[in-house]
Amino acid sequence: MSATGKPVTGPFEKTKGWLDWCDSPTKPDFVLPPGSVDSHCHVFGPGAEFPYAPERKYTPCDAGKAQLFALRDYLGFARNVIVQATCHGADNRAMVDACLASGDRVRGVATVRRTVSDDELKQLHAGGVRGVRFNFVKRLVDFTPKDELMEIAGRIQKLGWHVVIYFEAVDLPELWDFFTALPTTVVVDHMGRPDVTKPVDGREFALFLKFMRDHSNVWSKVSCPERLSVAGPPALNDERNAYRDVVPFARRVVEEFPNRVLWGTDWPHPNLKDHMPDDGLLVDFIPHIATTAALRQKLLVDNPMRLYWPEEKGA
Ligand code: 0GY
Repeated sequence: MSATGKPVTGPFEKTKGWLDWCDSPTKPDFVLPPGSVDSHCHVFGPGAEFPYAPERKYTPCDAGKAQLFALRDYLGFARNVIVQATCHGADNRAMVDACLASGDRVRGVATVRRTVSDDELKQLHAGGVRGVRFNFVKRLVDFTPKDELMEIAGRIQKLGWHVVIYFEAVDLPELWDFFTALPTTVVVDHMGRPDVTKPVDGREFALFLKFMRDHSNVWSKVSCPERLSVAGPPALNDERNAYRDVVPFARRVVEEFPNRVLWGTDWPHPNLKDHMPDDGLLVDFIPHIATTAALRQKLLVDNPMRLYWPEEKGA
């Protein structure tokens, strides 16, 4: 049985402690601007149709496109960007299948190896892919040589794609030279995972802000307060003020770099073991970090449209 009491279906067992996503999210109080994009979410399987990668570090419960699209409509988003999750390795079929089924309302970020052919890259592009993800979080992936990643970055640059990077704040100094040599737009997942017990004006987060300040090609997702918060799950009597310890970090990034920020739910929230967030409450977090209508329009509509649907008029 899952954390929410419903049976876990499919041939794959959940990793011990991995929670099922919240199947009865709150209707958010915050009304998203028309055309809002959920710029960071995943699809998992279903495993019987799209098997999980043998090299995966966790086995999720199935969370397919139909459930994602239902959540999109319920929360009030118009579009999604599906980021390839590590449990699918470099097999992008589940993600591309969701893109193709979406009527051009989904873009994808893929994982590829250096063995990917030019034809395969073209097919991914036709399927809706506009970026690749380089993951440096050691609990999620095995090491990939940087020369392989740089070679991939050079190839996908020609398609007009960008690179999404996922890393922990403590690793930024070591990765700095590689990141700053990337030739494309670079999108950082979850603000580089700051340690929110440290001061927002402290040395560690200052390095991240410098990374963005000194490199105008660097963008950030101001997502995943539920992953970064140490305050833990929202108290029942305080749920609409959830994850407050993350607010100063995300607000700082939104206010200093309003034209280079994105936001996403991170549904179905892989690897969360302490609590499973209510996606409606995550949406209600947005006005705390983007405090004006103008900032929210950029964060939720203008920026993702410029990056993922630049061909659309007015984007
Ligand atoms: C996230 C975060 C995580 C996992 C993945 O691809 C993944 O497996 O992204 C994580 O465990 O921190 O962005 O969804």
